Amino acid sequence: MTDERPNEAALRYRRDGYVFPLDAIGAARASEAAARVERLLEQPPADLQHPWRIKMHLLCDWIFDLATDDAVLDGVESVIGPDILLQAADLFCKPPGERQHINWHQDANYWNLEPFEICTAWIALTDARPENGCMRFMAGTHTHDKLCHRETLSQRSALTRGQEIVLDMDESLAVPVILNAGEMSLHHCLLAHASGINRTASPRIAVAVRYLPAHVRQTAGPALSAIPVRGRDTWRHFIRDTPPDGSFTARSIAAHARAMAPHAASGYATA
Ligand SMILES: O=C(O)CCC(=O)C(=O)O
Repeated sequence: MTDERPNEAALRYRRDGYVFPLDAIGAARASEAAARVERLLEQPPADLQHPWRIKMHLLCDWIFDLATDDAVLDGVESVIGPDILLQAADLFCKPPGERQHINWHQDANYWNLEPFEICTAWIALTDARPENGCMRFMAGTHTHDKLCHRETLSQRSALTRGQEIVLDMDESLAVPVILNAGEMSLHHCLLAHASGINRTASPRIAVAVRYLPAHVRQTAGPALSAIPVRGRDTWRHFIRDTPPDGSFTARSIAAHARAMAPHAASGYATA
């Protein structure tokens, strides 16, 4: 970016901890990717050592391409600056009839970072609405530190360990993150967010992509890894992941396993 003045998206992100809707990959690419995801869900890859929905950008080139799309990175750059590392692209699916929800949590709960500046681009592959369990944001909560979470380990939660913030959230203040397929929201890792059950007859599908400004460092925990995707990484604070050479190839499966193995003991809650 040549213009140093914060733009509208950056101002809203700084004030509220999120910004949406932003144009991302377009409706046609979203629907093509959603169809691929549905085929994978019908016939999940066999014999993988680690969950394929986490850090899926290392397994599938078409997910990597979405996460490095210029429009997506332009949006991310507008809020975290020009030097960007791709840390993870995680798949969040809510099939019809499955009663899973996502408890109120901060993404920062998973990682020990200094400063806490990881940003998630939640790319909608299908429309996201209150009735199919879209996310809900609690504006301004990113100005708090890390809040205390408990691990419910509930099967009704789609989070790795059913983590939830111990404070009661005033649901009447929650902002529904309504997106059309192909659009995205951006949220700060300290923002409290949740999502409900899919009560429709169609799946709700999204890819949540985590980006780090390259100056951030990890202060504790099993080593995180990432791939520089824009600007410079002169800091080299993170181990480098290997971009995929196809979809579920032997090489991409090995690269995924290398990145995921250190996080297996924590149930991938820090992946
Ligand atoms: O997809 C959802 O409903 C929640 C996703 C989420 O919690 C996240 O991207 O951090």
